Amino acid sequence: MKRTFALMGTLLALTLAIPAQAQFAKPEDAIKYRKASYSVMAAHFGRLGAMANGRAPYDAKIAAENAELVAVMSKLPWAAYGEGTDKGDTRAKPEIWKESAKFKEAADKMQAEIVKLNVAAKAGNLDALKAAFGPAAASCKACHDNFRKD
Ligand code: ASC
Repeated sequence: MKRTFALMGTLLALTLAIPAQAQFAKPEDAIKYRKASYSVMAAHFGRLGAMANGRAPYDAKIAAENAELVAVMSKLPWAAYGEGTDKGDTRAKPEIWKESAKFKEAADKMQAEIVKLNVAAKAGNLDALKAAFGPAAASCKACHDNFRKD
């Protein structure tokens, strides 16, 4: 049991350390990585949206699991906007690098809303999930509007 907890601690520490340590051999690998992280995030965010909007039956356990995954994924893309990743198979706008403080602010805002969404999902009631979902979706959209080509 003790060893299980120790292992869980190690895995958690690794999960938290991954974004900062993500290394990419080529810019296109970084682009693929950040797109993949957004795709996985969107898949799980979409499941929460379906529940929040009444398109899927509310299930507290499924909501909590999906919100946890969204929270983990929300930490990942940021390490993948390095040098040379402004060109290639990407819809990223030049403003990401030209207005990097503004981009970071939007990224931080999204992660903060996702933390709230995760707390709400773990509270186990649909009203809390509904209340947190809208602002979280708006924080995704704000970044798309300013920093992503259509
Ligand atoms: C989603 C999804 C996004 C956001 C955004 C909210 O479900 O994939 O990127 O919500 O569309 O406006």
